[in-house]
Amino acid sequence: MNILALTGGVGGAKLALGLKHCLPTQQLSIIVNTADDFNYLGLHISPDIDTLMYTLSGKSNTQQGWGLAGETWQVKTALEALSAPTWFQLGDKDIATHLYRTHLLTQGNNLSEATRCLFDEHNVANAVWPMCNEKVSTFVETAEGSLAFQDYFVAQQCEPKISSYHFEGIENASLSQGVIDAICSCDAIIICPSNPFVSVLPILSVPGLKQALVARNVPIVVVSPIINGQAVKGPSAKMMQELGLPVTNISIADFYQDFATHMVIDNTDSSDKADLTSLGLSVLVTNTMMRTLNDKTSLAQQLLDFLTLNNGT
Ligand code: FO1
Repeated sequence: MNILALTGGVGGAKLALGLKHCLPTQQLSIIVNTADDFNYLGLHISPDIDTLMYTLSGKSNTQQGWGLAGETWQVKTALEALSAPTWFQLGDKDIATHLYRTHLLTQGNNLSEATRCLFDEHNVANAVWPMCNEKVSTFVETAEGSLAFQDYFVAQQCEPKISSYHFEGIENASLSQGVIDAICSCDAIIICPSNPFVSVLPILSVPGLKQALVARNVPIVVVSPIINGQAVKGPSAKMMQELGLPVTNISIADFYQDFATHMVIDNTDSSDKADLTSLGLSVLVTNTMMRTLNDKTSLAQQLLDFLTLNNGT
């Protein structure tokens, strides 16, 4: 069964690692959010691509969720001595990734080509596609004005209250050949437990992408990022509250309602199953908290079994 996973950074990458362990390499393709990408000190940073790359290659800082394990910070210290910006922390080894990506892009490669090159160097052979090759940038509208995503997320620690968000440049984004091929060859689509608003929605907003997924007429499984009325990590729950949505699996199902066919929720939220089923979803209730590698592979395997049973494949 060919699986196509859509993911943002930390939470989604954990499930992607589980799927990588459960599937032959050719059977897992991944489309990644790149609307968090930005230019910092002249470097092209792709946070979600890098979080996925470090996670799939077993090199991530699992405590932090982003960046590399065993980092050193000499460049950051030197930047501080120059009174240069250091609010976005780049470790010494991580800087090599951004330097090389920026170099590859400057040499005329597109983001898909630069990403392939970096994943190859990290020995991750799965097909991984940026959601598009064009520049798209998430902005959040807050009480303090419109903020670029990393300014909101990292510099301001998600503190400003948000009222909406938008993806600048999305109208000029297009489906890359890699994305088209991944969609055309998939037998099921998994929406990883990433932030629906600022990690998954940018992917679905690439013109033509959502329509291409729906046209496949294959199961579309949402793994809820909500556990027991809270987001596991990141600002999903806070964003939902500020956008006037209850922090529940029902809100997540509503968000994907014209699209999803299956949903996976945590044991702690088992009482939501009846309501979700009445919305027409096939529901799997299991442990969705992914602390250990065993949690990740176990969730991934249950998901694949759930799809097989529900799809007759
Ligand atoms: N997240 C932080 O909270 N603080 C940081 O200083 C930070 C640096 C960073 C550097 C490289 C990278 O690839 C990711 C980094 N992240 C950092 C994570 C990242 O900004 C967010 O997790 C995502 O954008 C949200 O998906």
